[in-house]
Amino acid sequence: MDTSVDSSPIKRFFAFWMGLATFCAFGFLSYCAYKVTGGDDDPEYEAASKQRSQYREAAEKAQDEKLNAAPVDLAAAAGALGKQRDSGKPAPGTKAFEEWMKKQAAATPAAPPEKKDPKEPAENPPIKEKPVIKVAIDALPGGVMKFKQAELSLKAGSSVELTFSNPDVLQHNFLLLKPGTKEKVGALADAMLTDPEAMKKQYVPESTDILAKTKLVNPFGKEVIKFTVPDEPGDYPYICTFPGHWRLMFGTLKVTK
Ligand SMILES: [Cu+2]
Repeated sequence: MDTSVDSSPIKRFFAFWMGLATFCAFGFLSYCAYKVTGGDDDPEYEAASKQRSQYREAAEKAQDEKLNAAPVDLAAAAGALGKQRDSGKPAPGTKAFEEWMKKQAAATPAAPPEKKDPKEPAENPPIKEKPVIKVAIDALPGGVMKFKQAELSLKAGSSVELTFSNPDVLQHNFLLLKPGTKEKVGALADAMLTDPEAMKKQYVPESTDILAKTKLVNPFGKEVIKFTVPDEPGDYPYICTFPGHWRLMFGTLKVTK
């Protein structure tokens, strides 16, 4: 787009003065109109303003006098309201209302005493359950065939929820045994190498020495088992019975009184 202005200096000079002359002409015309019509020079204005003030003051005074002359009879007003709405509730601010409030307060039954424990209603106390102790046993990763926890300590007879986690690349299980039976059960586990049903049996040998067990847990899997800790204090071995593992993968549960 061509933005250059092609005009002579005389033309621009002429245009400037024409503009200025138009501006002044409008101003002069406005001034003339103002003078001819008389503008806002109203000689009556002050008088009219004073009159308006007087009217207002008189009205205010009359209103005050009317209010002061007849103080509101609250009881009568309440009676009138009662007739209209018949709510039976006296108007606030009256003596009747205060009495009514007192009556209401007396009639409201006291809040029932809070129960000490909403879980234990006094009528039928539940059988006291032993708290379940949560225990974690982990296999160590990296194919080292070891339990992370080489020793555990639990109170005799306690209820246990044991989570066996296997972050290893090998399969493992967890078997809790009777004291002094680690070698015996370990030998049975090794013998399962020739058992065609071993996989089906989760590599858990048949033995009365096994107190608690998990299935064979796959890599990155876990299993939760529940059992009760024996009543007899002592050292209870736990092993993994995947053939060969138990020689390294074992620990001791110390059952305390
Ligand atoms: Cu194992």
